[in-house]
Amino acid sequence: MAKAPRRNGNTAAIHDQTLTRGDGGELHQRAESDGAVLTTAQGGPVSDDQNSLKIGPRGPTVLEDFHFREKIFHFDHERIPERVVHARGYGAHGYFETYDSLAKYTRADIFQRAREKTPAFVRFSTVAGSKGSFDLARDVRGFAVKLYTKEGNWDIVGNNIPVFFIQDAIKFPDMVHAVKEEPDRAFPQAQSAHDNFWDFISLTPESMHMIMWVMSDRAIPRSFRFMEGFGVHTFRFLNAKDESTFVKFHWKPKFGLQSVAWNEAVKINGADPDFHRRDLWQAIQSGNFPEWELRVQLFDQDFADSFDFDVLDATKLIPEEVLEPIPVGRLVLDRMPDNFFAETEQVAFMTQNVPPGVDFSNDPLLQGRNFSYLDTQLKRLGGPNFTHIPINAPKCPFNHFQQDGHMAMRNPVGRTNYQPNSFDEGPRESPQRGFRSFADAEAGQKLRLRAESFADHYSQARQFFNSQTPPEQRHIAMALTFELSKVETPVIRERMVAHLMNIDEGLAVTVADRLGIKELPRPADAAIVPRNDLAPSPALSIIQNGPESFAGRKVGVLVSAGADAALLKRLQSAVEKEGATMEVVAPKVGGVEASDGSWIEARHMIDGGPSVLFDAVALVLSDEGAQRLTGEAAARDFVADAFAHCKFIAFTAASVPLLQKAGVDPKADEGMIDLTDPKAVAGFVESCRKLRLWGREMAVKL
Ligand code: HDE
Repeated sequence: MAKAPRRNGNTAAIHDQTLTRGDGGELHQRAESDGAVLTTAQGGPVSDDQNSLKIGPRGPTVLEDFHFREKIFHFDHERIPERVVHARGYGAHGYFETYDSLAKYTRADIFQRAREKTPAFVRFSTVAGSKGSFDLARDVRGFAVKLYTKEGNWDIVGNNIPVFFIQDAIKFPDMVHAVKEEPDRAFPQAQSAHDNFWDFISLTPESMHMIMWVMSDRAIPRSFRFMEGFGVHTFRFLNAKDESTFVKFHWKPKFGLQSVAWNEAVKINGADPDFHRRDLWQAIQSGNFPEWELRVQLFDQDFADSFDFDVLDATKLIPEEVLEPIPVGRLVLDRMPDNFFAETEQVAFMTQNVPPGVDFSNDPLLQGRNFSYLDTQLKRLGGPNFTHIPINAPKCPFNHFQQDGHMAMRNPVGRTNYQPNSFDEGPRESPQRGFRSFADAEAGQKLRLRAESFADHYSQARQFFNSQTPPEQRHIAMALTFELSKVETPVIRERMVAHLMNIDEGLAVTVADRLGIKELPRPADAAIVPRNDLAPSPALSIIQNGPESFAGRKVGVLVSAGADAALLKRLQSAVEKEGATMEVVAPKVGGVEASDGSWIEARHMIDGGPSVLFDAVALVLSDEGAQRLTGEAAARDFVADAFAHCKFIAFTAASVPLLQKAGVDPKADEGMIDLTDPKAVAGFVESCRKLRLWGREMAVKL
C-alpha cells in the first residue's frame, strides 16, 4: 500500500478508508509499518480508536476515557458561525500580475514595477443563502480578492454587480433581514422571491438601479469564471506626493460574460447544487486557469464635480463609455485550497485592508463597511488573533506590539512590548513608508442626513434597462414577473409596478399584465424626475460582451450503444481544439460499445447528466438507441430542455426520432445542426461560439 500522505511534518496522517475496520487490527499493522501512529491532540499514541473504554463488554463507558472525550469534544466544536451574508462561497489561490508602473497615480508597492507578481486569494459567493444553499440562486455574487502585497494585505471586497441596494450602511441590517428567510417560518432559503424582500425594496426607491441588475441575467451567472467583478465604491489612489486620484475597480473575465436562463438555473439547482463550485474546481484542476483583467476608472475632482451623479453614491456607476477603464494587471487563479475550512471558510476579508497609496472615499456605505468587516471577524473567528491564521496572515514582514488574546500563535520575544521605549527595541512608525490618509478638508454640521446629490433613483435604472438587448430585456421582465408572483400581498406587487413606471413604461405594462394587475398604478413619486437623456451603455449588457469563443465551455454528448465512434472522435477533437471540453452521457454510467466495437466511457447516466449542465449538446445515437430512448423521460427532457434553453444541438440522422418525440423540430432553426455532412462538426463548434441562440426564445415561450 502507498504511504499515507503527511502534511508539513505533522504527525496527523490521512489514512486510507479501508483502515476503519471494526477491530482496528489492520490499522495497527499498517500505521506502525508506515511510522504514522494515530495520536490524541496532545500527541499521545492511541491503541484503539474503534471502541470506547467500558466496564465489561456490555457495560457503561467510563469518564476516564480521555481519548473518547477529546474526540467527541472536538467534534462538537467543529462549526464556526457562518457569514451573516455571503455564507456560501468558494475560493481559490492565484496571483495578480501588474502590467506597468502606476507610480504616477499611486505609491502602492504592488503597482510600482511591471510584471510584479503578488499572491492572491479569491472567494466567490452568493449573498442571501446559508452555507449549504445551492449555487444558482438568483442573487448578487461576491467577488472578494485578497492581495498579499509587500506592504500588507489589500482586500478588494467586491461584487459581480457594480452598484448596491442602499446608499447608507445604516440600512444594511434591514436590507439583509428582508432578503433572508422570513424569521417566523425560516423560509424561503436563498431566494429573494418573497414578501419581505419586495416589501423592503418597494419602500426603498434607491434600490431600483440594483434591482434592474438583480433581475437581469447577471444574477444567474453560468460560472464564476464568466462574470465581472467590481469594487463598487469610489476609492482613492495617492501618489508619492500624496496627490489624490479617484479610482473605481473593474475585473473583466478573460473568457467573456455568460449567464444561464432562469428555467435552467432552477433545474441546475436540482441536478447539481454545487454547479459553480464544481466548475471552478474542474477548471483549475485541469489547468484551464480562470483569469480576469483589472481595469481602473481614474478621475479627478473636476470630473467628479461635473459627472451626472455623485461619485460617493454606491447606487450609481460611471458608464465605461463615459470613462474608459484602463487595464492595469491580471488575476490568475491556479490553485485550489488544500483544505476548504482552513482557507475558504476562515478567510477574513476586510474593506479597511488597504496598502499605502490606496485610500477611501466618503461613500457612506464604504465608511460603514470599514467598521463591519473587522467586527464580524471577531464573532466568526472567535478572537482578535485571526490574522495568525495562515490564510489571513500577511506574506510580508510585520511587526507590532499587539499581544496575547485567544489562540495567540505568534508571540513577541524580548522585554519591550511598548513604544516609545528607552532600549531602542522593536519596530517604529515610518512617516515615509507608512499609510497616510488623504488630507481632505472636511467641515459641516453634525446631522443625520442623505445628500441631495443622492436623490435620483431611477435614471440609471432606466439607462441599464435601455442598454440591454431585447432578449435581456425580456429576461428582466420575466424575472420581475416570477419574483413578484411569489409575493402574496397584492399592494407590494402594485407598488413595484409603480416604480417600474418610472424606469420603463413598457416594462411596467408587461409585468403588470403578466401579474394580472387590472389597473396600471400611477408612477411612484420621484424626488427627481427620471432622466431620458442618458445614452445606452453597451458595456452593461452580457450578450454584447460575449466571448465570441466556446473556450472554457462544455458540450454534453448523448450516446447509445452502436454510436458512431469516428464521429465522436471528430467531435471531441474539434471541441478540444476550441479550448472546450466534452462529457459523454449514456444510458449507463459504465459506458456503451460503439459502432466499431470500441468502448466509450461515460461521465454521466442520463438522469445524472441533464442538458442543463452543458453549454451545448450533441446526440450521437444509433437507430436502435434512439428508438429506445424515445421511451425515457430523462432522454426526452435532455433534448427538450436543451432546445428550450436556446442551446445549439448537433444530431445524427438516427437521433431524429428522439428529437421528434421530445417535440423538437430537427429543422427548427440554425441552432439545430445535422451531423450527416462531415463538415458539420466544425460548423457546430463555430456556432457554439455564440453560446445561445436567443432568437429561438420567442418560439419556445419558456
Ligand atoms: Fe459586505 N459584508 N457589507 N458588501 N460583503 C460581509 O463580512 C457589509 C457590501 C461583500 O467572501 C460580512 O466577513 C455592510 C457591498 C462580500 O468572505 C459583513 C455593508 C459589497 C462579502 C459585511 C456591506 C459587499 C461580504 C459578512 C453595507 C460589494 C463576502 C462576513 C455597508 C462591494 C466576503 C464578512 C467573503 C461580507 C458587511 C455591503 C461585498 C457582515 C455593513 C456594497 C463579497 O461584515
